[in-house]
Amino acid sequence: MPHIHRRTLLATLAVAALVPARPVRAQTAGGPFTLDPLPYPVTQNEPHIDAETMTLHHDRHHAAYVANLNAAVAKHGELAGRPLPDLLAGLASVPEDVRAAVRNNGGGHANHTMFWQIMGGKGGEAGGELRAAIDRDLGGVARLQEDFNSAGGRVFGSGWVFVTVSRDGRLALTTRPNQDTPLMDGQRVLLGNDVWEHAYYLKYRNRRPDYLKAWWNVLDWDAITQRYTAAKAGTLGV
Ligand code: MN3
Repeated sequence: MPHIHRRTLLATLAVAALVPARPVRAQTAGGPFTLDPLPYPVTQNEPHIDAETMTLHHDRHHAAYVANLNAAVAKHGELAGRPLPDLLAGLASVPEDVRAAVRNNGGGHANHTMFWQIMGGKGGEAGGELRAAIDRDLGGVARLQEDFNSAGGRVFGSGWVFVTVSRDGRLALTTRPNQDTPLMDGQRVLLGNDVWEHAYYLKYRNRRPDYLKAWWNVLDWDAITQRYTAAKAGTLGV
């Protein structure tokens, strides 16, 4: 085999190794918290979110939050049995020596679990009751996208943009720094976008506004509608 062909083959194998065809369960150093596999192939959100970013983001970044959260709660047995929303809403009662670790890594686990769930779709718009709520509370889908993207652009450094949902189905736009989440204020999240550089830098480099705009193309509005229904039923977790 000519040298150049072998190099090409090796490069292809290297990419294949980095981007598995099927989701993998990453190492998260035992329980009680676990990293679910992605609910779709890592290529699902191409071309808007590239497979390499999906792989690194899920298998490395999210896995690290889960492993670090497990390490933090392992120091205090009473924390291990608490559901993640309760843990995040009650940070003041978490022992001080692990409070920052639970905040950062528990927030990271909750945020990313939501994030994978609401993507993998083909964009478009919500229908029915959720569409009516978007019209009523957020000025319609076009206005929501404009305001959401502007808010995401204004997050200084790393953070998230969210739409929260109340028990009576009211929606609101908000942002949080780092891995903070509205769950820490006892609220529930309908959807959210990750504006940490690790979410977009490989493909979009420093162009966060382009990433924010493209992200709407991969939303799964069926999954988001299920979250809306669950929120109103009081059964929505992270
Ligand atoms: Mn992230």
